Amino acid sequence: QFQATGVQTCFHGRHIDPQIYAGLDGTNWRLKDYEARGGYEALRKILDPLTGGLTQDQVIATVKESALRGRGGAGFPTGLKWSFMPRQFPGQKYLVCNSDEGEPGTCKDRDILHYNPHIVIEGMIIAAYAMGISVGYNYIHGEIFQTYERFEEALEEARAAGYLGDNILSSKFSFQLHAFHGFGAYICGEETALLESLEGKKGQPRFKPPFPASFGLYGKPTTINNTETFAAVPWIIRNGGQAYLEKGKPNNGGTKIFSVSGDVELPGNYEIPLGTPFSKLLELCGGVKGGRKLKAVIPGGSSAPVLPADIMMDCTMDYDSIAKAGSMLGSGAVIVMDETRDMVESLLRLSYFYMHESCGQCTPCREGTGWLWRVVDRIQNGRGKPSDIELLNSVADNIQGRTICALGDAAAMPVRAMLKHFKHEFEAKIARSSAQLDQPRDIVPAG
Ligand code: L3W
Ligand code: SF4
Repeated sequence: QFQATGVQTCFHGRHIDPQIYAGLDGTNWRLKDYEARGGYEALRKILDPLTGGLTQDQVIATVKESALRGRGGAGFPTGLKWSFMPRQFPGQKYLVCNSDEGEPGTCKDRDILHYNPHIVIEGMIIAAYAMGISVGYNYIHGEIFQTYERFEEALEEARAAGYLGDNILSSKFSFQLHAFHGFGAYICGEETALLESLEGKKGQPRFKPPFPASFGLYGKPTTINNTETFAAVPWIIRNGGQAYLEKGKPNNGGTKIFSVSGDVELPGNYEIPLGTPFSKLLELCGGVKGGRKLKAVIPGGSSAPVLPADIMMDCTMDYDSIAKAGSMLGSGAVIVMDETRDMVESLLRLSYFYMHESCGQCTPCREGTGWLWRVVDRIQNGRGKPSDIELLNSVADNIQGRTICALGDAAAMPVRAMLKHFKHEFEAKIARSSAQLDQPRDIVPAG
């Protein structure tokens, strides 16, 4: 997608006050380059024998103060999640990075890992220190190969430099970090399916609760954060929680990477402070393609409800503003649709995706995603019935909130949002189908 449009994913220089993309040029991913940008200074700060460093509680308090929220989709407060980890647990505890980026529209985590792998490694080491964890894994999406290999190389560099392994920087703290190459299924990005997959089993979500914080990898307490979440941590420790919070807005600290795709002139990854107006992001992306009119935006990956242009243009890009408008910031994948887009066709593609990716474990999702796709398919292909709109809403109702994991909700919510904002397009197609069916058919004489 990016190559086809000639846009390089993160080197277009159109970020605002970036911290993850700061100083990157596409080649400077190695340890020496990262150190030249201030890399591993945060780790040195917390382990500094001269100053006494930072305690575990101080690190968690700093992350809480920063208002960093999970960048994988749910926006859960990171400091709070870290405080769930039982500090005195007698057995093994684990730290896991969710790099199984698979949400349609999202392409930020692979970029971070490819062009700035050490920022994730340093973030994970700091997290492990804060929660007293000695073993971690980075679960990397199965369809990215070079990035996985590069991350392995970066791990080797970090081990050789004494940032990973036993007695890190001559301290008492030890942490072993491993890369794990996933299997490419969307559902493996769901945190408990990821854990199953990491254990060598079929990647299917578990019932929650218990949450991974108490029953995670191999049944042990586990903290899972997204790649971008870990990547935010070194800056926070170096500059303080308050400074990070001030980069964004209250309850939405820092910068966030938005993967902008669809009908814009310059699709790509854009790092901007949370709270930036959507109109500003659109301007950074060169505006709507061909100067056409904006019709709608899916602001947070395919799982997020679509918002019409007028609502979107009043939003700022942060968790609270997008939620208030009736959608989710999700993983930050902004899918821009111009006035030429056919919403029935768009929903058809989305519905097919969720039907294909359903793990099949629970009936409402397994059967319901198939129903949604088949009904939208017949509307799109001239076989829709007037009762289909009610049927779509009813199937969505019977999925949402009745499944083991969020994939069911993610399949239902876009349907409801499309019908809420663009029902007339569905009705028009159905009306055309009914009109065609009402036409007298040509009678071909027998013989
Ligand atoms: C302990 C509690 N831990 C919550 C933890 C929980 C998880 C985090 C958020 O879905 C969303 C979904 C997708 N004690 C806890 C607790 N936790 N309560 O907090 O939990 P939750 O359930 O709100 O969300 P989730 O299951 O992690 C994630 C949406 O993200 N999404 C998905 C994007 C997918 C990608 C990808 O490609 N990898 O980014 C996009 O919008 O629909 O709503 O850690 O354990 N009481
Ligand atoms: Fe599997 Fe769908 Fe149930 Fe999630 S909601 S566990 S994907 S069947």
